[in-house]
Amino acid sequence: MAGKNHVFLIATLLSLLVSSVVAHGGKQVGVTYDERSLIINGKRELLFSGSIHYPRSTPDMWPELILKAKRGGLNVIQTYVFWNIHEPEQGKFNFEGPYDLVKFIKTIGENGMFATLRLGPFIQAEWNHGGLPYWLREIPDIIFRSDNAPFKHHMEKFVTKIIDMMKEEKLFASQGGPIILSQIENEYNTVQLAYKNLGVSYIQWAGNMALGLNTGVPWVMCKQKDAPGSVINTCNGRHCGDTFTGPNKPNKPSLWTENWTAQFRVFGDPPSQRSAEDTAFSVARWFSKNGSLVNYYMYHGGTNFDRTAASFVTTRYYDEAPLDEYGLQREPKWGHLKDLHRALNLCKKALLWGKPNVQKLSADVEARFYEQPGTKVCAAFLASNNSKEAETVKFRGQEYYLPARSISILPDCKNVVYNTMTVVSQHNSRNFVKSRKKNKLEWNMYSETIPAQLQVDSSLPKELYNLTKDKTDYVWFTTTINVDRRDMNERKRINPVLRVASLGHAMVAFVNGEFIGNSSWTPSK
Ligand SMILES: *[C@@H]1O[C@H](CO)[C@@H](O)[C@H](O)[C@H]1NC(C)=O
Ligand SMILES: *[C@@H]1O[C@H](CO)[C@@H](O)[C@H](O)[C@H]1NC(C)=O
Ligand SMILES: *[C@@H]1O[C@H](CO)[C@@H](O)[C@H](O)[C@H]1NC(C)=O
Ligand SMILES: *[C@@H]1O[C@H](CO)[C@@H](O)[C@H](O)[C@H]1NC(C)=O
Ligand SMILES: CC(=O)N[C@H]1CO[C@H](CO)[C@@H](O)[C@@H]1O
Repeated sequence: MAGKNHVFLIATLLSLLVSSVVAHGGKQVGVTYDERSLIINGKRELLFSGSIHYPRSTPDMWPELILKAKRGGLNVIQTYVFWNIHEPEQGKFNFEGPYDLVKFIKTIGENGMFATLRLGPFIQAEWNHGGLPYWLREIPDIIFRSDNAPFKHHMEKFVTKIIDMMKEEKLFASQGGPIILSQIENEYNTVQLAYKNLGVSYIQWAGNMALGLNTGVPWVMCKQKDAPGSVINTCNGRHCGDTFTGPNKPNKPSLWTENWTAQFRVFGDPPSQRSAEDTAFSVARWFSKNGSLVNYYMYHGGTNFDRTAASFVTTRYYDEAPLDEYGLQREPKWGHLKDLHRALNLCKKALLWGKPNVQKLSADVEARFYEQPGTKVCAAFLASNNSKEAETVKFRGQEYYLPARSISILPDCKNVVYNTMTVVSQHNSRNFVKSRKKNKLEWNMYSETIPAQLQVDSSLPKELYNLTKDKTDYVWFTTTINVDRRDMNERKRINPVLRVASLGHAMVAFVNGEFIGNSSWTPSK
């Protein structure tokens, strides 16, 4: 018996290490997880999350955006942390205005919602330089996102700073705050091979460094099969219900950290469409197959202000999301997903505490249901893969009509409350009309100062980025070619041609002060 107690004690200590749940006035506070879901303040939870990035809107917009997300049935807001806006110059920090991360997280908390903090610090996000500050390039011997001492030093310093800021404001769920999850790195599996062994050891280092920060809430790595220790590997994609290979340990839950509600656009792209029906299908599928958290990327895309967008990415970001660039509801996307969240919440008990089963109903239709043996708790998903036509199938003695490629949700295993193809929410369209207040609006023009001191003489072309230090997109390249006047006049050997191998975004060319032509980059299709 003594031996058994000993084993129990060690197991308890281990789970405390995974993530600490502390008692606050007798109430359990904090976040852990098991194979089924995150466990928040002692309870399993179904989590419906949406990405809203604080620098892509203004602080005035935050309360309304968050409230609309809540009304849409979300209980989590997810954001990246954008290093290069917070530390544009080494050691000089900016957390003001739209960069006020603490205020954003607090606003989420004030609305009774949870938050997920994706620290990266490489974040991609169609953001300039993937969020890494320019000055990092000038650190001697640095190799980004690798087992490289200078990179690890600066990454750890920044990540620790942000975590400390959050702790000071008591923003982690373990302190009674809204943050239930943090992310380190970002989709590293997509580049890992290029780093060979240094990639493998870097990921282990990153995971362990993050765990060592003792936030009291779990860490995730998205698209990272070998997420170390208690770090949860999560899925990003459009159809994680059918593509995710599962958590890398049996005690980790299935979490979907990026589900694209549309696609970001580069200049020249047509509007990107992903239907409400298709999104609903993949989310219902995910929850029918052990999923317990989904995150819409983006729920509100917003605007890429100033020079924050990555190359060629438009200022309008995920305008086709459930909340458009201005925060207006896009229907039926917003409403159809709201209805889906309500249907899934009706299944909560069965989903989180029931036993999963699967039953084939026809060649293309299967039932996935969750039951608590010995009780009436039962919820079913009837899923049709038949993309051509509707089918009528029999489940537990009753007939069900299923539109082509759709999922019906039955929170009591009897009555259909939702079908992914059956949209009952209203449609809307956005129009632009002239404002009657227009005369009262004050317009300001901003002209970018073209740096004058960038004079560099070189016999070879220079890398533009290195010259401008990412402060402007404009550079004049000047060169002198001596052409013998007599040769030109006699049209003999020389017929000068100006050839430029790359246009970057755009180029304007002058010879002897005279405009001779211009051209710009066009997206390759
Ligand atoms: C869901 O989890 C159960 C164990 O709890 C497992 O047996 C089953 O294979 C899982 N289903 C899927 C689709 O991953
Ligand atoms: C539909 O077909 C795909 C590809 O064969 C498969 O991965 C998926 O599990 C099927 N889904 C359903 C609902 O049967
Ligand atoms: C960038 O500039 C630095 C000096 O500031 C120089 O050492 C380095 O070689 C340059 N890199 C490129 C790619 O031009
Ligand atoms: C090129 O120059 C013409 C004439 O000045 C102008 O109308 C046009 O907008 C310019 N195009 C680009 C891509 O700069
Ligand atoms: C693999 C992949 O395409 N990942 C993308 C997922 O979507 C986000 C946001 O659009 C991008 O940042 C990733 O590159």
